[in-house]
Amino acid sequence: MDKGLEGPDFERAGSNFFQRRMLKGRILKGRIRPIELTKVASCLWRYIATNLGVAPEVFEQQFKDHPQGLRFNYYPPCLEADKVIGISPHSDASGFSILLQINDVQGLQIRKDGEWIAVSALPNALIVNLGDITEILSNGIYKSIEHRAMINTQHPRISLVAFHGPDNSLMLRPLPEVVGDGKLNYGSMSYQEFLKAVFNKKLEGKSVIEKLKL
Ligand SMILES: O=C(O)CCC(=O)C(=O)O
Repeated sequence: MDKGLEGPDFERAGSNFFQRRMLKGRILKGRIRPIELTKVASCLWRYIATNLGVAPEVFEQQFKDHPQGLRFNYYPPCLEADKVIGISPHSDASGFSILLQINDVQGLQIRKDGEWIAVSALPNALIVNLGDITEILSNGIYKSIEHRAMINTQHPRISLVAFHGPDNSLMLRPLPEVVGDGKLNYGSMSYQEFLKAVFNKKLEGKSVIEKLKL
């Protein structure tokens, strides 16, 4: 796809077959649920449950009806890109987030062992960023990924993120099935309180989930 998206071309990005399919939704409880993303999410929860040795439906229950928040990010180019940042380092307050670098302009970076690593912009590739909720439920076996977005000197960049959150009434705490007789690594907090704590702070790495660690 053309990397130089501007003005009306920006709108044309939404006519890409893949994005239309990804966003095609159905209305559930008054909200639009993208069908294809829900299928991907369902499949990922089953793999995560299997890896943790818990029943496949455990995560499906915590994330029942698959609530999703969708965000389009538009990053204009900047000649002094090294002096600005697109989105500050943070981890997502979701179970996981599915991200598409829409116009194939690289910008996403993840933090691994203290180093920032660029995630390649492969055409139509979905990137899954594990979120804080999965870290808590899995008692830290899965870690949420700290990430940020950088700006390009030449091209505008567009990304689409679908945040897959739990049921609104969820009490966040490590799943007893995962902890077993082992050490509990995180305290409890309602999902609503957790979201409040996230939105009341500026984006600052994994600062909110760090406070829940025991
Ligand atoms: O644009 C990106 O690649 C990252 C977006 C992001 O982290 C977010 O919207 O929370």
